Amino acid sequence: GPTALSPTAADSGASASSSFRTTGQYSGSGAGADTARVDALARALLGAVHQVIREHEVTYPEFQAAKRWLMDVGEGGEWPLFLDVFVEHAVEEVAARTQTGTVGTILGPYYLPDQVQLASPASLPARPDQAGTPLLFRGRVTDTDGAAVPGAKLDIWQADEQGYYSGFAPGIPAGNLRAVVSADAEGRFEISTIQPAPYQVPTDGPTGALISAAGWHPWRPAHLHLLVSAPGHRAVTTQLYFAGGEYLDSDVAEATKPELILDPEDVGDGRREVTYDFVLETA
Ligand code: MBD
Ligand code: FE
Repeated sequence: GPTALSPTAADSGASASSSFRTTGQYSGSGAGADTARVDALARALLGAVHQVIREHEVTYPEFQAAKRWLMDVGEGGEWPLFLDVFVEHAVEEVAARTQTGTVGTILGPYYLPDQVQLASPASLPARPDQAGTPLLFRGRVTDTDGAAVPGAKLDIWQADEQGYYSGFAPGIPAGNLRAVVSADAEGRFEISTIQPAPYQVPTDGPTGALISAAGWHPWRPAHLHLLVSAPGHRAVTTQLYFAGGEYLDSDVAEATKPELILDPEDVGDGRREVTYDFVLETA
């Protein structure tokens, strides 16, 4: 069976499916689309599929293989994983057209709400024997005029030093490397954590099967996830990456942006420190 060293698709991709149903990203009321919008989007999407079939002269065996694969993604609970890896970046790109402040990127499938609330300076919950390079991450949350934002919170989640997320990979304590950190009255925060490892899409499920059948690689560069919010301001969903890290230029999820790359400084004892400031626009 699965071990902490080899989370399976069923353990992580499929857990993302049950998480999505229960954690409020989907309200159940739909997007409020009217008939004309549904008609336009469904027609365009199906038209794009038909166009691919004509242009590439898709055969019956290929059509039936695609049908089988789509069934496997659903039955394996991997739609949230697949869609967040391969589609979410385009949705985020459209949303970003009307946003100012700190640049956002995709949420991904591994957010969990209601994590432990800590006041800055804070240490993310970690195992007593937590491995990994210690990282001190600090900065300030301001508005677009540079004024401190009172009541700022940083909801932070990340993979561990092996690239696995608590709540999705087996053998990791609940809430590990996840917290909601309150900034101080000047919007300053200081968070002690570890450097995450790159993330690998599970290779044993249908998403991994497509990646390997197409000869792609299944990796995301190492990253910290953040959801930075404050009363009266638009919350920013983003990720921070690491200069010089593997896969920075070939993220399978196409979610890196140059504004989001940290370059931590070595401060001795194998510890690293970095500063990153967030800017929130008025809601
Ligand atoms: C991740 O950790 C992630 O951040 C995204 C976007 C998709 C899959 C796994
Ligand atoms: Fe991630």
